Amino acid sequence: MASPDYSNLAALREQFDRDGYLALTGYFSRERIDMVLAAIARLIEQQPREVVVDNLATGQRTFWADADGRETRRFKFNDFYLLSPEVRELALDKDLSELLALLLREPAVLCNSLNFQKGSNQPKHIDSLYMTPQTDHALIATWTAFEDAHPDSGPLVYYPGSHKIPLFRFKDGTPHAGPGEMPNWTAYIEAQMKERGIPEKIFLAKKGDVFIWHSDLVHGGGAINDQNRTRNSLVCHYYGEGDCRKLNCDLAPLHRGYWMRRLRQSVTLPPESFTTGGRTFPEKAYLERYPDVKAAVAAGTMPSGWVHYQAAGFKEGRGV
Ligand SMILES: O=C(O)CCC(=O)C(=O)O
Ligand SMILES: [Fe+2]
Repeated sequence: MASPDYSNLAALREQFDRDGYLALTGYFSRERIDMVLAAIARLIEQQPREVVVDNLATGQRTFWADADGRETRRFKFNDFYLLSPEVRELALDKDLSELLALLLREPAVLCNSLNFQKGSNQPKHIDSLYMTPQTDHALIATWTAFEDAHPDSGPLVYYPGSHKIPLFRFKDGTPHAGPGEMPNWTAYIEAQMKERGIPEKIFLAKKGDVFIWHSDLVHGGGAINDQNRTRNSLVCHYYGEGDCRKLNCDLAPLHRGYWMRRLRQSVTLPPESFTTGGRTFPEKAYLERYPDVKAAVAAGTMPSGWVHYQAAGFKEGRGV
């Protein structure tokens, strides 16, 4: 794939509007990627209790420190951006944040990051189904290759022009997927893509390539033919500044964009792990996470977040 002409921004935007993606080959140097990889390796080793992972085989969410089967490397690492300035610098790189603002038509707010060491195996989807922006289409994603992709490692697959398919409305009238409703979306999108003759494409990335996709571009993780192959990559999602301001999010500026300061993903741990497990209950973060509990504690009807967690929180499926 030829490298786009980064100096012709108008042409890049036109291409993105038409196709729903931009493939930026050789965007980051291999050395720059190595620096970020080293920072991530340090984090994983030094702060494993801050790093929240999803096991791709079981769907279970845990701290990296507690994860079973680490040697399989089939994990999604959540939100390194909250912990690592190096990840933020990459995700909101000076030129990249400029380009994202141009494509989104407003500054981009980095609001989540996912690091995959192996293929995601994710079925076809559009990101707005799960990370639904307040304003339709005000979401954009980047996918950065941390190593060269092999065809058997489950490379990224995408469907050019699929972002123009009108958004499916779920039972509640929104484009946010409700529980059990995905089969309806899949049937809709398959029919639409067939009617439009949209082909499937594979992005066989080289280390340092960046693939940018539109909020509503259909994509997924390709078939993994060789389970031993890694496919180290970083996915970042960005909302538009306008929506984030409306929601009063805590935004930290970086180059032409922002990153959202927020609590890390929560993990559901049995209360015993704080009594016999040698952990400290994160009282302050728990109250911050659950304003109803905070209000009850302030009103004196609940002694503490910790008491709430033992009596009700854990059973209600709340995490820490
Ligand atoms: O990297 C992949 O295989 C797809 C990831 C993805 O679709 C996402 O995180 O939104
Ligand atoms: Fe996605």
